[in-house]
Amino acid sequence: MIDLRSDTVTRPTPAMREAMARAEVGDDVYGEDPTVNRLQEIAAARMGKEAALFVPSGTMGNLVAILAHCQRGDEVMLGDKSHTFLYEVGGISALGGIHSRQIPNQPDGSLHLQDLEAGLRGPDVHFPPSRLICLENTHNRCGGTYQTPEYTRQVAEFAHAHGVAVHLDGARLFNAAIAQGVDVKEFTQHVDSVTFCLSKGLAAPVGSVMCGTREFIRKAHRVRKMLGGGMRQAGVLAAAGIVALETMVDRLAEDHTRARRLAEGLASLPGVTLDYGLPATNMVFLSLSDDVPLSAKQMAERIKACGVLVGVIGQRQFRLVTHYEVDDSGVEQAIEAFRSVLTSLG
Ligand code: TLP
Repeated sequence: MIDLRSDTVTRPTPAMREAMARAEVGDDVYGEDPTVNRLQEIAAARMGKEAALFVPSGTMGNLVAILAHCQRGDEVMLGDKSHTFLYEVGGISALGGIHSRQIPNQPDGSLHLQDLEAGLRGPDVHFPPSRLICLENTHNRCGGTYQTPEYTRQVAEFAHAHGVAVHLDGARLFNAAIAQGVDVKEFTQHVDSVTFCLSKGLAAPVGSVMCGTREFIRKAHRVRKMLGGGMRQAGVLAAAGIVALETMVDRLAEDHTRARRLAEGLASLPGVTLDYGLPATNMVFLSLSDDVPLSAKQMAERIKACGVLVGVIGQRQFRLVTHYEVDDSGVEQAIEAFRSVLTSLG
């Protein structure tokens, strides 16, 4: 099967399995897992932050960060298409009592500065205090698009001038950096905290890392424990994460090239249109035109029969994500699968 549903489906590489088998471990709740500690040091250095915390998922990384920044009743400004708003089960409200203010995401996933300014709460007693702005880069629901370091700087400058912190959901920050030919620090130097995922394009089996100041990470550590995220011999997972960070970043460019080829191939077929044009990174979003007599779900079933799995994200919309386990022939197979199903409809 060519699985294009997400880059989360990547399985650990042979080098990761080897590192996992050999990992030196200890009880991480006592801070005694040397492999977790090493991953955290490497991650913090890579992100240009003082400290880092290994967490089981991107969802927990964002939740821990937001809970560490905010008190109950505080307000966070985030995009109306952000992963945290759409797909994290409302955890910040349900578990943190944090009020969310949704700001319209622009096509590139950014939040307009004037919208942030309008969203900022004043000192009036009626208002919840504005405490945090969350950015997402690359932006999943905006087509895998990216924002620039300069944009990140502008948001942070605005936020800090108003005593508001900035958290970056950088689940795929390395994709954003590779696509723009810059170092991840170009983004992270501006923000107060960042979460990035090891288990997406970097192909590790489990885990994300949250980075920030030493004091912030100390706070976050307690929050992670409160949420039940204190892991024990997690070094077996961290070992794969170290391999991911050390060997899987530069190859993300290949995923971007293949996503482009995939998009070009699909765009040449009758009955489908690219929702966001050619992909900026590793995601292709496309919709069925009105004359196709199938729903996206029915179409996906037929494409599956051709050995290709795609993500259905709406009545007539798909998301296809390239990753380590999809090579050039996988891309061609996916284009062929769409072609054969669409042409069979007459
Ligand atoms: N995204 C998943 C699904 O939840 C949609 C995917 O397949 O893309 N931030 C961003 C921007 C994400 O895309 C995701 C996962 C997360 C956070 C959460 O990461 P996990 O799945 O590790 O909790």
